[in-house]
Amino acid sequence: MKNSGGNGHDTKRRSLLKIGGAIGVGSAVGGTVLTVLFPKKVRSATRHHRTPQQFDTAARTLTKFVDELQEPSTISPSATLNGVPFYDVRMRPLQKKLHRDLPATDLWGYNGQYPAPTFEARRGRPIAVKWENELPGRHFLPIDKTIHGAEEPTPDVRTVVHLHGHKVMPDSDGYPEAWFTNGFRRTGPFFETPVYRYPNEQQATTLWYHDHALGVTRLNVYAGLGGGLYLLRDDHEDSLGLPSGRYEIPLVIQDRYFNRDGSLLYPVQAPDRGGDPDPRVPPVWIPEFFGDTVLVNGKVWPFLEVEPRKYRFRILNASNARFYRMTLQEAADTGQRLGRPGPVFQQIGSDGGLLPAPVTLKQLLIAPAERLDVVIDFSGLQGKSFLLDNDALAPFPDGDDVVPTEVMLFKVNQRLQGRDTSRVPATLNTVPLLKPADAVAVRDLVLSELDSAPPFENPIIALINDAHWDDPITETPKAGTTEVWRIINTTGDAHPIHVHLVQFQILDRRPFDPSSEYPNLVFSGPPEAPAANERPAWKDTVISLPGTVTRVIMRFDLPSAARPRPGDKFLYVFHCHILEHEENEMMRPYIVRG
Ligand SMILES: [Cu+2]
Repeated sequence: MKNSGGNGHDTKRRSLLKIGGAIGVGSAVGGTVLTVLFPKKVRSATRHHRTPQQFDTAARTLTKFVDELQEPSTISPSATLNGVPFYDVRMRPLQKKLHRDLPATDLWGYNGQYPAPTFEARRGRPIAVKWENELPGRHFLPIDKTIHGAEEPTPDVRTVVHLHGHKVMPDSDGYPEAWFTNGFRRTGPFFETPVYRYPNEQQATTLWYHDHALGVTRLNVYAGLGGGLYLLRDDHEDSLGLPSGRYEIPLVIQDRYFNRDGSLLYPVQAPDRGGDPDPRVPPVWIPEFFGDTVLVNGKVWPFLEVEPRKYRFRILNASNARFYRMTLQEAADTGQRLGRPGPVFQQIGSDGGLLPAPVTLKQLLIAPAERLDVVIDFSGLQGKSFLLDNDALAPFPDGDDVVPTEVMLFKVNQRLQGRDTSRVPATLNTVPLLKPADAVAVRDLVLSELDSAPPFENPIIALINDAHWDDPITETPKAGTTEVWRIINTTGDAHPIHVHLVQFQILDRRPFDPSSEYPNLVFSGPPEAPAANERPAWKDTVISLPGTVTRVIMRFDLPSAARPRPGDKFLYVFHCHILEHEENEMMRPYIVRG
């Protein structure tokens, strides 16, 4: 079935029954600005720990940079299905040592692996994947049954897989309510098929897959069901001569808390919440997870031994909530900083493909779900070591939660294995700019957070346009048309906003006076151009800064299999990629109309 939002599902879910009323909004938008009629003030800058502080974790007992970076394994097809490679992926429990001095950790992994295995895909060659759940019936992390989608009698352990950034049909997109349990014994109201089809019609880029089950995404990803890379390649990229083979290495970054017995610690809200009488404060859910330990490719604070030459790194931030702002610092083998900067980064690719030209950066900023495709040239640096150093506050950009400042260590101590013939060409790609004049609609998405009354101010919920996940669908762009979405952040923190199906372009960011109220915002400065690595670039996740209107432009092209006709509805979602926010209502369904 090509149409996940079609008639076959209207009886399955409350919100779909409400779609009829919402379509009117979508069809009335031609060229007009859709304002949202409620006042919004920027949240006060009050700071308090979003992750309850932990005082007895394993982090201080772990020596940094004693474990070698490992690369995820590459997954192979097991058969052919209707002429395309068929992969069978089973989610299973596993135990693994993640640091020399840490007992083995209980995890859940795709094919029982952590880090998750990497897919190698080619443009123009579709594949099929059967995602199977072979997990136990009980979750080992704390479920909050007051969170939407996690209420009784929903099964605790349910999964659904989203391939982030892929242009895919709704039935293969991993809709949050298309979940399934072990053996498909129970399935969510939107479950359609156990076999997903990935058309691979878009340009070469770094995609990734992770769990997306409504109400437990943050816990499933934390347990290990996230951070899998899906490297889509094409002939153009191959022709560039970029570093490849063993000189092309994924770096999947996640933060965690560990107990001293090696088990994962995912904190819960303080039981009495400081005496907060507001029953709307969720009892278990925490507003953001920030851990004191950083893992790269599933190892705690690893090191990588490199040759004095160029390397290509596919960097993914697969953390629940943490942003990283990273530099390279010359360091001793212990990681101790020597006070000298390391080599620069040459960013060559973004979420949705190669940049037009390399961008030289001393610092990399990466929000949850973003990808940075970078080259580091270690030529002439034989014998030196470099720390990948993080200074992003949490919550970003100016919170006061725990910040692990070390990520990993590069040691340039390997002998050069032959001349480095790889290149970083001055021209990498063509990225035609989408024009705002072509947009048929401008939509406003107002991000807000609701806190309980002072003096408690415990976070209750995060919202987009004051709407809940189950409210009528209001975003209904027409297939093939271009729209501008203005993301208006009235909260005190940055949010990485992700739109399924599309790769978009960032137009600009404009600060507004935090004392002004939406829809009568008073701008406090001119529009600011995106960073050099953000435009021209294809993006599927954009950092929405506090007190800022971020404009993105996108064209709602469906996969070729869609062949949209009038009346067809194609169901997708957009959301904040801070998993704790996405899970507590900062996520909305949307429909592409035929
Ligand atoms: Cu958010």
